[in-house]
Amino acid sequence: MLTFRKALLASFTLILCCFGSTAIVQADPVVVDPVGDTFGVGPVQLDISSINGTVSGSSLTFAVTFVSAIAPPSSSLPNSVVGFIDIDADQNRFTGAPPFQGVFGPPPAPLLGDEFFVDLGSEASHPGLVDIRNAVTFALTGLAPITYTSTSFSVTVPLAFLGGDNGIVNYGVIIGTFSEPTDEAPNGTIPATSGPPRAPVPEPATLLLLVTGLAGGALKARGRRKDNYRSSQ
Ligand SMILES: [Ca+2]
Ligand SMILES: [Ca+2]
Ligand SMILES: [Ca+2]
Repeated sequence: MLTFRKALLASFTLILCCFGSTAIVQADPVVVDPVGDTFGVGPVQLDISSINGTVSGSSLTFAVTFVSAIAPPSSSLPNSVVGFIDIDADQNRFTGAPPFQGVFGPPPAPLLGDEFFVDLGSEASHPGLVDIRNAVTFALTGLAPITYTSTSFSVTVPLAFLGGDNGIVNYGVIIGTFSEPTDEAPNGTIPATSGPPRAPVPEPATLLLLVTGLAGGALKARGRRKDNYRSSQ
């Protein structure tokens, strides 16, 4: 019975460690944006639902999801997404250029000082690619691939286009239609920060299997010991 209790204790300790390490080691890089917080007046109000900046290997990927359908600028549709991603590469609001979010979004402006930016509308002139530019000189630093789904887009920026930055940046997104800006993220003054991809969180079903597996193993071991004990009598 002691072994069974010990096994249960060990499995629960393992569960606590799993949850503990997920919470402590890594912050979630996903920023959720409210639904219905658009600020344009036109018939099409593109509404951001989340933004996510993840660093992997030698590139930084920005993913933006929307409440309803979007289209690439090269499609020239009413729901084509244009706008900018402000990149504060040195995470210092006092260096670089004022953010596009501050220019085109409602106040208050986010606390960003851009070293670089992504020009989402530039996809109209080279489908599947967007301009990455130096925010101070506007010099082109590279063309980054952009992919679209019906309700999201994702831009993968080689770190070489960001002056060899480590990919941990503060950033913000301002988007809209060809007619007007309609949404930004994050709202308010605190910028988003990129990070490593979200760590996989063990699902409750997996944890249950783990517990029953460990407990079952302990019971079997106990049974074997009982059999051995009986046969030795
Ligand atoms: Ca929104
Ligand atoms: Ca800066
Ligand atoms: Ca917003």
